[in-house]
Amino acid sequence: MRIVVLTGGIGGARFLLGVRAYAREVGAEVTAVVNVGDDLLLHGLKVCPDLDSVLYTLGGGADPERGWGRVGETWTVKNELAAYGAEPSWFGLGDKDIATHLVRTTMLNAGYPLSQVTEALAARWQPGVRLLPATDERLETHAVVTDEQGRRAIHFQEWWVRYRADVPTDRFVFVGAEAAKPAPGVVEAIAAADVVLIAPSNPVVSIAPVLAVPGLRDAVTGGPAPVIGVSPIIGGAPVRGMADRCLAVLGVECSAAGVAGLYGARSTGGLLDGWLVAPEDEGTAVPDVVVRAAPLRMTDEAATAAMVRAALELM
Ligand code: GDP
Ligand code: FO1
Ligand code: CA
Repeated sequence: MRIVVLTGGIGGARFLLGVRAYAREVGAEVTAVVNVGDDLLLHGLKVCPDLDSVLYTLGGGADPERGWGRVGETWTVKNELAAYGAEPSWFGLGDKDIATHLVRTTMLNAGYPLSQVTEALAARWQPGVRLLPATDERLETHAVVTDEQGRRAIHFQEWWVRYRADVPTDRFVFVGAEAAKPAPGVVEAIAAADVVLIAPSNPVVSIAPVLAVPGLRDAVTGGPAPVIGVSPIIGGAPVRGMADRCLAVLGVECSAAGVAGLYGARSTGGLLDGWLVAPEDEGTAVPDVVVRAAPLRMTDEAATAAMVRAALELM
C-alpha cells in the first residue's frame, strides 16, 4: 500500500508519527509532501520550518513543548545577534537548529535543489517516510495587511510570529506559486498512491500553499487515489495554533464543517472524498463527502495511528 500525506509542520508531523506507525504495522510506504510557504531567508540562512518540524519530530529530535526546533536547544547565537542589534529580533534560531540551516544553505548555494537537500538532511534523521518539499522553487506565503504603515504584504513569519496573526488582514498570497513546479517525485507519488491523506494541518497556510503549486492539486483531484482529510478543528477551535485567525481572513467558519467546505468535495470540483471529524463534531454534514467521527486528539503515537486507521476506513 502507498500512502501520500499532504502536510504542514507541527500538526502534520504529529500526524505522520501515526501514519508511520500504521504503515509499519501493515507494510505500507509513506510519502509526505510538505509545505514550503513558511520558508524564509534569515541572516543569510535558508530556514524551512515545516520541513524541519517533520524531520525533527520523526527523527526524535524535536522539542515536544514548542513543537518547532530542537529539544535541548541553546540560544548563544540568538543572544549574540541581539547584542549586535541584528534584525529581525522577533524570530529566533537555536544553536542546534542553525547547523541544519548551514548545511541546507551550503548545499542550496552549491546548486542542489531543496528536494535533494532534504534527502541529505533525512539521511541523518531517518524519518522513516519519504519527505518531499511541495516544490523546489521559492514559494513564500505573504499576508496582505493594513496597519499604521498602510496596506502592504508581509512575510508569513512576520504575520505569525511578530504580529501573532493579530493585524487586519485582507488575504494571503503565495508568492512565486505561478512559476513553481511540483518537486521531482511529487506527481509520481500521487499518481501511484492508494490513498492521499490531508493531514490535520492548517488548511489556509499549510495545505493551501502545497495545493497552490501548479499541477499538484490536479494530480490529487485527477488521480486514482481517494482523498481523505482529517479535521484540525475540534469543537469549533483549533487544537493549537491560530488556524481560527487564518480561516477568519478567508471568511470561513472555524469548524470541522467550515474547513471541509473550504476544501470542497472532489466530485464537485473540490478535494475531498472523505472527511474525518472528532466525536465532538459528530453529525457534521458535508455535501458529497463521506464523513465519519473518531477521536482526533494526537496524544500519543498509538492514538494517532488509530486515527489514521479510522481515516483509511473511509476509503
Ligand atoms: P504548523 O505548520 O506548524 O502550523 O503545523 P500544521 O499546519 O501541520 O498543523 C497545525 C494544525 O494542527 C492546527 O490547526 C491544529 O489545530 C492542528 N492540530 C494540532 N494538534 C492536533 C491534534 O491533536 N488533533 C487534531 N485533529 N489537530 C491538531
Ligand atoms: N515560532 C515562534 O513563535 N517564534 C520563533 O522565534 C520561531 C523561530 C523558529 C525557528 C525555526 C523554525 O523552524 C521555526 C520557528 N518558529 C518560531 C516556528 C514557526 O514560525 C511557525 O510555527 C511555523 O512556521 C508555522 O508553521
Ligand atoms: Ca506551517
